[in-house]
Amino acid sequence: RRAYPFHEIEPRWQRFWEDNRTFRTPDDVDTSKPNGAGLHVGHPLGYTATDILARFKRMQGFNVLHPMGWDAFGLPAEQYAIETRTHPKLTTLRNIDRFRTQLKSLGFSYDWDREISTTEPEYYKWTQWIFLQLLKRGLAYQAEVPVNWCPALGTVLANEEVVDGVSERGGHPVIRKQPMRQWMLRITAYAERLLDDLDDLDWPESVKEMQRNWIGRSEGAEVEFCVLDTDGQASDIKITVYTTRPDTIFGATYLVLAPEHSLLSSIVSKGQSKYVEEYKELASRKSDLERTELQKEKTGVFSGGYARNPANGEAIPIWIADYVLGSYGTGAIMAVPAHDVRDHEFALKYDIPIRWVVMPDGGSSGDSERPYSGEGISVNSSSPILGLDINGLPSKEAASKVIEWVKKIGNGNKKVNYKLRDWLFARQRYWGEPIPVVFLKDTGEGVPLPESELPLALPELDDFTPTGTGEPPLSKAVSWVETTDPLLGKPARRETNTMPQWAGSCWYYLRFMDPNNSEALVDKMKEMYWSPVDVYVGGAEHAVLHLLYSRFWHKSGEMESPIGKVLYDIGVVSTKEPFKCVINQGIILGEVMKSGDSFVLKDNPKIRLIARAHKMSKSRGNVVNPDDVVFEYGADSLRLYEMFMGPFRDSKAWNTGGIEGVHRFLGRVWRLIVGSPLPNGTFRDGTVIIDNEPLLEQLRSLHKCIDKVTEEIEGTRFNTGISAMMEFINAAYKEEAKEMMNLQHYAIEGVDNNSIREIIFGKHRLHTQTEYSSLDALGDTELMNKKHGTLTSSRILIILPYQAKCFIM
Ligand code: ANZ
Repeated sequence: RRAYPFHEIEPRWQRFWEDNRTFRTPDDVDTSKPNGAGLHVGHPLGYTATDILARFKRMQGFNVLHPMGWDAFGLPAEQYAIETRTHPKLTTLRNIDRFRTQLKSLGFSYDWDREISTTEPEYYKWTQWIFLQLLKRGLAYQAEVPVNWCPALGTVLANEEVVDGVSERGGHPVIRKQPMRQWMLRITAYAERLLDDLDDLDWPESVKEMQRNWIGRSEGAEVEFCVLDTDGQASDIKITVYTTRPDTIFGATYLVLAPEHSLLSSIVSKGQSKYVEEYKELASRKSDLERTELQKEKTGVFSGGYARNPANGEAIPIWIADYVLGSYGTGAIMAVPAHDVRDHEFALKYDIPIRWVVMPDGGSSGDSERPYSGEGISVNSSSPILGLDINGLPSKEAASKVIEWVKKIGNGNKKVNYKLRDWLFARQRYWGEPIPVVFLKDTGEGVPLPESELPLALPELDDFTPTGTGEPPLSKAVSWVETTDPLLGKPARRETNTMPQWAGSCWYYLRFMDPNNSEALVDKMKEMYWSPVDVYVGGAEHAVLHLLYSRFWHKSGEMESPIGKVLYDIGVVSTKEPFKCVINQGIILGEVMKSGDSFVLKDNPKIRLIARAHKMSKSRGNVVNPDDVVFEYGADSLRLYEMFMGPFRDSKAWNTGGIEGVHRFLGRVWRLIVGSPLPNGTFRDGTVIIDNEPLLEQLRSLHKCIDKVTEEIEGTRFNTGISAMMEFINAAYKEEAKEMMNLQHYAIEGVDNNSIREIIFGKHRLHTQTEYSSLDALGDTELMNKKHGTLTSSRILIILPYQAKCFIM
């Protein structure tokens, strides 16, 4: 039995592909073909999947765009450079070279002529250009805002980058720091669109749900409460609260203002102002998370002031407490302790009255120990003099009636709020795109660079480490920082903050369509042809980061509003959404083995596991290096194994033993097709018989297999597609075994060796036809031929229904 010579086959074909630029997607594609495309930088699991789709669509006659590029600005690359004490430019180039070699050895069918790197000036010129468009349209702005400061990383972070109080990268603690001047992007202007358009996307439901929750739409009302002066008379000061439960207004026994509320100074009484100041100082050091955590004990301070509840005319105290956030709603709430958990805890602590105004349907009177926050029937909610009575109404109806009433008396209105905050877009780090703005020395005014001065290159800096003070490292590049205003030539300083790591990946899918264009970000015709990305394969971890940010940049073009259109308006994008279909691959988990009562990582038994399955990661030392697998079993074995491990979207544990199985299978395939039908692969005269005609029965199972595999690839069920191929190979071998007996029979008859081949071929066909061509079988074959194409000798020519495009990332 001949061994399957993958060491010879794979490099030979990889060289062939490279020499012949087999996977090049020509720029002048026949645009009468519809397309199919998707791009992403992940590991071999996702890469193999997009590669299968790309090859499959190419074989079906689509123009396929299947590119690869490097998104290497930002924290991960810079942290790596700091750890290895090497300049990030060097480490980035080195890593890219290594990745490229690895990817090539895996035989992926990328069009390498379209390779891009977000860290190259030719690329980030356009990232900076988009920033200037955002700036021009008021979608980028500067603000003094309290920030998420990560001392270990020496930079501020966006809300999306802080997960449970630690940095998304590296898991370092993040604290709240007092207002710093920052660049912000107005993603909130798109909250509604980002939410609504999710409905039409063919994305994993879990990712859509994460985006929905992050955007956090809530429907309620804004209601004004009039502040009372010291005589108990209505003053001119009004506090507007945001509530999602207007039906509970009769139960509002106090108001709470956030410590940063702008009206504080005009409400706080002389006697209380000292305590209020102290409290504000304490609260300013806490993060939003610390402030709103349900388990944390509620704290607050009385303002000394009172307001009038508009529903019943009662004077209620105004408190200041940090469980109300200044950045959400109006920064003020009407507190209803009987029906809100936080308000309840607070009221008990500070001895504020608790009034029940909602009864659970069919329930009895409330107990003061526990709040009831569900819906029910309104009680104790009538004030005939003021003309409002909602007693007996179910919560929803009661809420609508209250909203109608406050509207009528000019005291409030329906209101939709979003949790989404503007995107903090500046980092106090070196390794990122410079922000193309200078500040005049005399006035401090910011002036955007003219587009003709782009790219603004990142200056060389030997000491690129974060300063830790909030002063960006770029300020050390003195000769770069000190400059003149491009318009008037006045002395100016460059912006020294850089863009966050997500900037470059917000739009890379556009650049893949036209990577070498020096006149425009992407040619309009090319964009119209290739957009949107048809299939995008990636992990779920960027659900509210990359996948939300790039939707925003893409859409920032579409809005019909004074703050304008960006990418769309200037003719850059023609579609509503960048990625039509997103597929999350499952995570590959490290190989584990049992040790005593628990499980340990096979490659690092010192590490005990709580769960049976563990994500592969460098820090856990359970990473299997693809190079080793390729060396030992070949790239096809690795690819096949990853696709065969289980459903593509599920997480699954690595098992090196499993590769043996698929490797043996590939050997069988090779021997069936390339190897000889006779032992040793030769006849007595040494002639090797290759590529003989398939038997009719083999063709029947082949067509069944093609049918099944087509269906499975389209459904991204690669594992079951592979099973179908295994079944086919088994069936084909069975027929082959029968045939072998016939061949041997001829050999025994003593036919001349030289004519054997001919006779075999001839007999072969004859034989199978006499043996198997019942009318039924023939009819079947013809049907199959019609469905899949025409047979020409032993090859199959697939006739396509139409020609189309496909962009796969
Ligand atoms: C009265 C009330 C009664 C409330 C009740 C809830 C239950 P969403 O939008 O779903 O998060 N709230 C409003 N602004 C706030 C802020 N800046 N910081 C903290 N809490 C705030 O919920 C909005 C509800 O959260 C609002 O409705 C308000 O409390 C509180 F039985 O008003 B509610």
